[in-house]
Amino acid sequence: MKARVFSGVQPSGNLHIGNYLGALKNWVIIQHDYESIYCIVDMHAVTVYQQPEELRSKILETAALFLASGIDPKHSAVMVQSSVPAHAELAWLLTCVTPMGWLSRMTQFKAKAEKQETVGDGLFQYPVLMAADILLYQAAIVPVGDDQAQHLELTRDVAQRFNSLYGDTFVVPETKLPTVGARVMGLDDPLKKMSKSEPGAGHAVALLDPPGVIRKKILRATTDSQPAVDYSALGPGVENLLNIFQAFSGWADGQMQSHFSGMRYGDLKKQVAEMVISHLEPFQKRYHEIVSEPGYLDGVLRDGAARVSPIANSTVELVKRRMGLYVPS
Ligand code: ATP
Ligand code: LTN
Repeated sequence: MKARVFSGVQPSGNLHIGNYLGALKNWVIIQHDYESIYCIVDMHAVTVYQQPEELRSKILETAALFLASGIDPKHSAVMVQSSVPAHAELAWLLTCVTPMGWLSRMTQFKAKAEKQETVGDGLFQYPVLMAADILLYQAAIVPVGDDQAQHLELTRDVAQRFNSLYGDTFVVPETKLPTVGARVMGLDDPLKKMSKSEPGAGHAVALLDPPGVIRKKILRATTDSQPAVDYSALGPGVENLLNIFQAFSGWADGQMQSHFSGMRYGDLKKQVAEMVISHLEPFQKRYHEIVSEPGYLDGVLRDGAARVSPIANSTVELVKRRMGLYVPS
């Protein structure tokens, strides 16, 4: 039997090239080496307020973006978190073995809580729900971007704590980060991670941005006061543009250096923009084909949930037995 891979994206805004390079692209590459489950984590999205109509449409949009990236729904299960109730059930059981001190160290919680007027308890428990997503399927591998590494460490700690309290129950998962593109930075501020929830118009290239918009955003990206690329003293803005180019093109380090050394920033930006556009154009064409087929996405999501539910339910039953909860015979 193949080992399992699990990962998820929140349907909380417009997916951007950071989500693609940090997560989706790698999901596609490894999907056939594993039994793969890719999830739209809508219960994570509501840890901060989401406008209901918008959330509903973003869930389907996110599913279509998964498929447009090349996820094959015949092989990989594509599903929505809230349609498999076992995610919430296991999350509760895991909150009972997760020390609050571990959660209060989470840097994403601190950063997101700062931006809220009132902080829902769900935002604090967010990493426990994430641990439940992964442990529910006994996933061995979790491909994510760099910003999720701390949550994955917590997931491993929760699994190990549960295993030591109640006996071997969970597979302890490995984090899989991409070699290039694990942390794409904002175009307007290269010291900040590119993020769906940043408001600035020039911050992120969305996967569905038209070519003209992509060109404009990249040509306006923040660089530094140098005129041209100097590999011995790369500023963060230029380094980010080079990373984006390398992650899309797949070029080796040597090829990157000999091509871009000494290139003026204006020319670098033009080349990065054309590289991004050449990848996103066919991607967007597939996206529009997928969303124009009535009922297709609902079918994929229904099938995904039906395929994973037996695995999820049997893990919850095992966990209940291990903890001594009542399981009818
Ligand atoms: P939000 O701002 O709503 O928290 P986000 O843009 O951080 O959203 P997530 O849904 O949290 O996106 O992340 C989905 C996946 O994309 C995760 O695997 C995450 O690590 C990855 N990812 C997110 N932002 C980046 C980035 N800037 N560079 C590389 N990977 C990223
Ligand atoms: N918290 C993740 C999304 C997420 C996830 C998961 C990723 C929820 N559950 C399980 C991997 C595995 C994020 O990217 N913000």
